[in-house]
Amino acid sequence: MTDLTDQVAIVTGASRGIGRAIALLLALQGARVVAVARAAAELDELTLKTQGLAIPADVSDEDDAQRIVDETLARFGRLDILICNAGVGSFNLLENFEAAEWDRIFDVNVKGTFLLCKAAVPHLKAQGSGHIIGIASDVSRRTFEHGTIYGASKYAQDALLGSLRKEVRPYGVKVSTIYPGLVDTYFNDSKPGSPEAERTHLRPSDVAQAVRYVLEAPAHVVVDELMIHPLSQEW
Ligand code: NJP
Repeated sequence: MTDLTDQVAIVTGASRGIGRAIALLLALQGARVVAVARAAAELDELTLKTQGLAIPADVSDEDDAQRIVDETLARFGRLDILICNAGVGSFNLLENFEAAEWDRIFDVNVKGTFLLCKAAVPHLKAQGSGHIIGIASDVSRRTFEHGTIYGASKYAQDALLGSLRKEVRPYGVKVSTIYPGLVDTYFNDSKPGSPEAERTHLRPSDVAQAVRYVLEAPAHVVVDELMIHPLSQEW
């Protein structure tokens, strides 16, 4: 098993939802967590709990992405884990979407994943180890009405990670993709915590446990892909 103690982990989208649960669980395993999101106040509250580093930043901005990796290396001297979790989405008929919504969703879900990986990969390759995890979606693997832009972004993110997996494997760097079904978070202005969601949705901590499982695989094992659903959800 891979011990996460003192491993340095960047978690994007850590201010709430799945990213926050991942940050808390990794900190509990002894990892040094670098929490990234745009909302500085929520990150500060989190880092009080994780005793890690907060970096308010926009993952879709190239300078911010580089700064996240640079500040992590400056503070901890190494980087072991990158969790590309930050994501946004909205749902509508294709003809009702403004073109700007395409840019917003692709900028975070696809370009954000690209920019963070681009900044981190040279260090991981030089180090000869590291683990990148992308939080994709089961809609990286299926289409649905009202999901044209979000679904396309998640297919694109999945393809990016799949290609990267092949590029970095020879350097000892792992890339894993996790595909959750419905998760009870603030996604698309949802309000988590309803009694109904207990049955219909995964909890953010369920996805965090999947991340932990993937990261703790022995050094010679890589979990390439992991799909996880609430039992009640057909997909
Ligand atoms: O959503 P939410 P989730 N730069 O809204 C951050 C995928 N997923 O936890 O920047 C940096 O509670 C935002 O912080 P802030 C989904 O596609 C979900 O559900 O301050 N950070 C917040 O911390 C996504 O990839 C479901 O607004 C940015 C976080 O992202 C991942 O799970 C199902 C940012 C979003 O927290 C986490 O989403 C599924 C930026 N530009 C896949 N923009 C589901 N919930 O059902 C946003 O299959 N963030």
